[in-house]
Amino acid sequence: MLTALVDGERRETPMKTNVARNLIAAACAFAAAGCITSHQTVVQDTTRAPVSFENDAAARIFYEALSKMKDTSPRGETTTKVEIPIIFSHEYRVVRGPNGKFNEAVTRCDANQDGRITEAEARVFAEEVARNP
Ligand SMILES: [Ca+2]
Repeated sequence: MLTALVDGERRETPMKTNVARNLIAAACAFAAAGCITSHQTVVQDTTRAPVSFENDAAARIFYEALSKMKDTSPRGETTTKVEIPIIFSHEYRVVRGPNGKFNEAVTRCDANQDGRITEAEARVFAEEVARNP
């Protein structure tokens, strides 16, 4: 044991206090440096279905109904997180884009599936969305 009695008090030797001081300094430096953190978000989307409109009114009615339509496509996001407490943290998120909703609307609207939305199809689609968004 490297302790000494000085004036009746027990004191630690300089070597032991230096080790403790170095440990505290290392812990403070580590805490001050913070951890390495990275966040990455990727938007993953399908391609839009090719579609044309009979006229401007058909397009307007379709897009108005689309904006009121509830999104039922799988919109879940995937999050992957790798973490070593205090030292390292990495988060990777995959978010689905809006084209799934658009493609679903085209499928519902284009009754004869010819890739061209007529004004009559758009009106039927708008009424259907109003009843069942
Ligand atoms: Ca059509």
